[in-house]
Amino acid sequence: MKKAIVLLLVLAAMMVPVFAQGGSETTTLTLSEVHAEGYPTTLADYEFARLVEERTEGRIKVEVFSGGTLYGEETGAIEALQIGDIAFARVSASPVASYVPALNVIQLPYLYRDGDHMWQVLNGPIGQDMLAEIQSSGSGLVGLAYYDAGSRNFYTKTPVKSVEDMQGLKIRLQNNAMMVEMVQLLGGNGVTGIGPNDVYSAIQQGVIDGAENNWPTYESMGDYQVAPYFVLDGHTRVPEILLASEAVLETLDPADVEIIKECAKETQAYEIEQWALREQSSEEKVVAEGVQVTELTPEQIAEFQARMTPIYEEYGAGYEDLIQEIINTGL
Ligand code: BDP
Repeated sequence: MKKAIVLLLVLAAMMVPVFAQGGSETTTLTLSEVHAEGYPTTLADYEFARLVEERTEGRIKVEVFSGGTLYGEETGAIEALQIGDIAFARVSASPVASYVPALNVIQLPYLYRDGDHMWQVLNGPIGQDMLAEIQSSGSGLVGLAYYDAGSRNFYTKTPVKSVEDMQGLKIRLQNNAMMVEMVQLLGGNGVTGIGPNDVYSAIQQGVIDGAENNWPTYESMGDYQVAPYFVLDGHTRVPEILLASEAVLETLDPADVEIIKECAKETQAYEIEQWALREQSSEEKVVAEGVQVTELTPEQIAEFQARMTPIYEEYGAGYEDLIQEIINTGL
């Protein structure tokens, strides 16, 4: 008994310097997320936070602010990362391309055959080089991991059954000039500057005629109640990205930065799993509530796709070989 106590005291004495050296203080880092609690990306944010706290033995805590409470527009979160105001943001790759233009190449309209194709590209050398490019471009941002966001489709107050039906429609888009051009080429008008949590009221008030997104966002934001026509044109697959602030990472112990990077990568599989579940349940829910889904024939989709040539010429300039490599991936 006595021996055990002595042993404990010795062990305790040995641990003191460890705590002193490592710093017993906890650094709390902020993560911004536009989606609500329970959404696949938000679940992944919490999983990231859990892993970071566990692996850094409590030296670093990540506090998740969901529902766009910090930044309703992802552009705001990205700029806050650049100046080191927040440490992390889970955002879509679409607005990031306004700061790292090369990222447009992995989200060109009608680029991927399906989700598997996109994942082969993103988790292969092309996608990983792009993720590294976020930092090496000097943006002040660090790309930690890609998450799934399925495919994006138009949804409107009036049915869209062909490219002609897009004529004159005001469509809310993410903050990305390439996407604005995409809608223009389809005959509509792209509207930016509306955060995803404000799309519902913008449709309701008639500021816009519709928007575009995946099943889970369409369902979770309630947009299906005011724009009940969903056309499966699948114009883009835009991955989500977990971003870090380079300025904030520089203030941390490099070993902890490595842990953070590792934890982010590990959450990818978890998010993809959660994504698949939610994609299906969201689709089922909105269809049960009366959403009219229009499926297009391959010929009709080809009409949408044919209009994209100027985008490939403009945004693909200098990346012709890379785009070909993406198209050939998995064939
Ligand atoms: C959702 C993305 C979210 C974007 C939103 C949007 O998950 O990051 O902010 O689209 O359209 O699919 O703004």
